[in-house]
Amino acid sequence: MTAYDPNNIFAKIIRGVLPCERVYEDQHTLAFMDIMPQGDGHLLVVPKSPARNMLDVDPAVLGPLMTTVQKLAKAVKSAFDADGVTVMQFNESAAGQTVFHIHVHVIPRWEGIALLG
Ligand code: DGP
Repeated sequence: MTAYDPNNIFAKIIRGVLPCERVYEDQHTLAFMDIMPQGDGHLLVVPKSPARNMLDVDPAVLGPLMTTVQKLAKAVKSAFDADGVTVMQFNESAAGQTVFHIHVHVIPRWEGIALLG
């Protein structure tokens, strides 16, 4: 497992070094809009503590992380009047991970409308 890089983009967003369109924050987690959205309302949820991905994260971090994911999945479904919500998460480049701070995608979905790209 490659070591966690404290200068990855999401670590910088968490530290406030890089800007983001923040939609939610609590003691353990932060959520912000994805800069390359695959659909309207596509947001990302991250834990504030460092972890590369699901393969190395402390299990104790997952409770607060998924609690925020659930809260925001419900919120975007309602706010965007969506029919459903995709929740997805990638681990290592072979699986599609491009930013190496664990994050969960939350994307509102509508019947008959595919995700972009
Ligand atoms: P992935 O690692 O494949 O799960 O996707 C990373 C996502 O992060 C991708 O959808 C684009 C998004 N992203 C990359 N750089 C930035 C950034 O600087 N700001 C924000 N808000 N999102 C970013």
